[in-house]
Amino acid sequence: MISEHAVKELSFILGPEHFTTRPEDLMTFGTDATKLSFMPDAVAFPGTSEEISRVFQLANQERFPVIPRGAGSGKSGGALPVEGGLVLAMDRFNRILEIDQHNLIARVECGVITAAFQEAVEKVDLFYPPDPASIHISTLGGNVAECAGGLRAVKYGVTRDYVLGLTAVLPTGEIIRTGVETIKGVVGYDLTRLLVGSEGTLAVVTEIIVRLVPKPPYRRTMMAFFESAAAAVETSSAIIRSKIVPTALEFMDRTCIGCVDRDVGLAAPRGTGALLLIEVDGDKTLATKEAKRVGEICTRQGALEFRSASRLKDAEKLWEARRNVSESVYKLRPDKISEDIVVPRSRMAEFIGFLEDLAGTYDLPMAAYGHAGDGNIHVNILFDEKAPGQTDKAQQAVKELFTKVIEMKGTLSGEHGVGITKAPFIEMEISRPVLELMARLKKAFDPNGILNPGKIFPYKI
Ligand code: 2HG
Ligand code: ZN
Repeated sequence: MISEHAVKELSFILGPEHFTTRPEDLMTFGTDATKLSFMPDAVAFPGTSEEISRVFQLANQERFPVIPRGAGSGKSGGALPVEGGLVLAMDRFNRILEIDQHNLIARVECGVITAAFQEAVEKVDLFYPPDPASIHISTLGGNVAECAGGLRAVKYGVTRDYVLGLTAVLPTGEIIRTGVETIKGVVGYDLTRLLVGSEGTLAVVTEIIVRLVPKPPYRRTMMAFFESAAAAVETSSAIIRSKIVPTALEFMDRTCIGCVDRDVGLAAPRGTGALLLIEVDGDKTLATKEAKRVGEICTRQGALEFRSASRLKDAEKLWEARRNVSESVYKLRPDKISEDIVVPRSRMAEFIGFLEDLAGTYDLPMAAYGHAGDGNIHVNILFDEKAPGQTDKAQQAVKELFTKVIEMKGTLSGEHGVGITKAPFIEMEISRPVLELMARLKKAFDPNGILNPGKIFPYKI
């Protein structure tokens, strides 16, 4: 609870127009893409790092939680005010401050929408590769908090591979700068890398310096249809083995194809059980050669049909359909659990076989799709919370899924983070001493535990 005194102080620090406690305003700031919901006590729309610093000073005195929030597109509940408190909505930090074409870097505020930033840099023939499926909604600050990955990670890496430096407000109130504005820099501990992916639990990032690359002059999308999910992911492993590095190598199973088909009309050949959506980019001659190789591999692996270039005029529409799979599968059941496990890329077929058995055992639809090129598969377990026993079944299936992933030397989360949804499972992957070290780090940043409490750790710290 935030005291009456603190409410008055907050209104003074932020200005009454940038602060609210009205229940009807609070509702939307208590939920995110998990569709879970917790009511905050207040929402602030700070405009400067200095204001956030003053908010933290007050929060430490009064001991109320402060929860930073980008667009609320997170999939693990990182922005949810699970213990109430003050949500810091970072919407006003929405400026692209500089695109430096001499040094191929950009300075940008945390509230800028990822797609808007991508478009801005592409206008000057530069490229910001991280490409989470939520680009049209998510913010760069949110991407930094979760170390977002996305569709192009297979070739270009993830958010942390592009962040050179940060401006952040510590929960103890100091405004700090980490990292460098240069391509290299090794002075001191790499706090930038620690903050990227820290799920808004160590500091509130306000400004980001990213590295850019030249915009690839040419790209080609391809699509291959397969009889079975196993055949599709075996092909994905074969492409990786062939040492071609596609820009994107995405997989959709039969369930996803059914959902997407109604929106975009894939005209899949009869008997299709799965597909791969593939893109290569770069120099035209080289990319054309790679596309040809990809086609040969797909055919050799028994693709029912392979489509490329001219037969794929609607490539952008296809990519949009892919970005929307997460929403499309809600057609099947009103509720779902979204996972983002990763397994070694060479063992994808084994994993898919396991998943098919799992869906059979629990008799629930399980949509599998995602970043096959990274071994990062989104398992969406669909259920109806109102149907007796289904929630328990779905949760039991998650446990079995995670056990298998760890057994396969995989990881529980490739890009969505731990947040609250995976916190109960974190010890399946992270050993006690390592988790305790993480807890000590959290304490060093946030001795009073006011910043985004209840996340990542399975116990109170
Ligand atoms: C995607 O790749 C996103 O579409 C969301 O990471 C996945 O909701 C999901 O499971
Ligand atoms: Zn994804």
